[in-house]
Amino acid sequence: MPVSDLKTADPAIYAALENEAKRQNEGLELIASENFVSRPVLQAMGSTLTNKYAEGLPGKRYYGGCQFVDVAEDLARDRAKKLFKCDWVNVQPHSGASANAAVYLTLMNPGDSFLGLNLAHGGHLTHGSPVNFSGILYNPSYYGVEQDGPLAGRIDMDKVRDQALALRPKMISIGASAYSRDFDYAAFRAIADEVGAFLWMDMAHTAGLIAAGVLNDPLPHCHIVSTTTHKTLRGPRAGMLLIGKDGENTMGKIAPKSGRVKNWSELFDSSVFPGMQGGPLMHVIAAKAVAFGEALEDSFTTYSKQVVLNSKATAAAFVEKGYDVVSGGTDNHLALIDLRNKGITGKDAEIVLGSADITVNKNMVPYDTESPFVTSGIRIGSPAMTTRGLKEDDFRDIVDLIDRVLSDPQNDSVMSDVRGAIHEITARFPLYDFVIA
Ligand code: DSN
Repeated sequence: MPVSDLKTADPAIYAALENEAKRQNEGLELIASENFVSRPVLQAMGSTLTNKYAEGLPGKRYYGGCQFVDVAEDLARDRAKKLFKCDWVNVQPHSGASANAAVYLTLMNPGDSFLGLNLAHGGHLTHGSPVNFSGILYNPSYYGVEQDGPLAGRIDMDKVRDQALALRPKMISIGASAYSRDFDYAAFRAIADEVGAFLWMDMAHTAGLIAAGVLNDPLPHCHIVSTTTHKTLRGPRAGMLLIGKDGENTMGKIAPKSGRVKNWSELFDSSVFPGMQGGPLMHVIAAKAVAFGEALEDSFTTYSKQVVLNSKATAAAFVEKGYDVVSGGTDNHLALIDLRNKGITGKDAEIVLGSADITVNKNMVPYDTESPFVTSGIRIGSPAMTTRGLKEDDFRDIVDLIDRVLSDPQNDSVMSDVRGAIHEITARFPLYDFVIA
């Protein structure tokens, strides 16, 4: 066996891990799609389950020796079903993009048309971007958010209906990576039924808030729901597919594209494996089980409520300081700030805030005139710092600090003051006291 301790065996990698742990501990993490997992989740991910091949499903594998990884996958599935009050899940997708690919593989033929939220209005690459498989193999059209008027920054469902009636798509997708408002799933379902389309929700960003009952629940309305498990759900980096109670029967009204298996859940199972993936990552599936167990605790509901309170406080504080918050506020874990009235691009804001140890990402805003590499906005998320224990007042202080940097981006002494203030905040809310779990 090689040397058994990472620090000794591979000092270069250990140093990278040590530096990243320090960055996470000392900095302010405001990327809306990131979170901090618990030590038990990290321990499951760093376990010997990584060694095991387990193609197939629990009890029906293509390899021997799966009796213990079966326990982990059964626990992950049972806990996910309890958490999302549903009858079927597949916990094997390696990522949200893999889960989404399995949705397309199950429901669509190459060239079929579908309607999804425009990436430039907060959608996601896998919802039909021309540079992604979803836009290369299939035929997307996009709905967006309003530019002005009472629904500025929000989706106008009458327009979605008009587009769906004109297009008659095979599928309508919901879900976003930079949309701060909740979705009206019943209205989407009524449109999907009217045009005979499948309805798919990608709840990657909001899964934790949905599990906690803080946002509307897509499962009773959508034919299929996909998610990642590492954002508001606070699990390992991975994906999952879910069908709501009775969803199987509702889907039965539209014939599957292939008669190779009996029902919809089996079709989705076989799209994940062997359709999209080979062996599932059993160490990650064990970590999903741990995270879903944590999310079933009352403390996760308290956490999720606080995520939204913190996000609302952040958006309101930006508005108070004269920033243009897209749609005027937020219902969820993120706020999208349009910086055009502040004379700084998203790219420059990301860089200058990064120098003060505040991590955000540049983001397109609706009707942006800058390229995706520059952008006019930044996206601010509350999940990670809420995990550390920050409350509304702390987030208001953070907005003050962000404003100080963005108002005087060339001023090194402001930068250094703000960096010091950030380190004081993070020292008050300790995170990891280890490098390797
Ligand atoms: N890349 C993720 C995000 O930051 O929103 C979505 O997949």
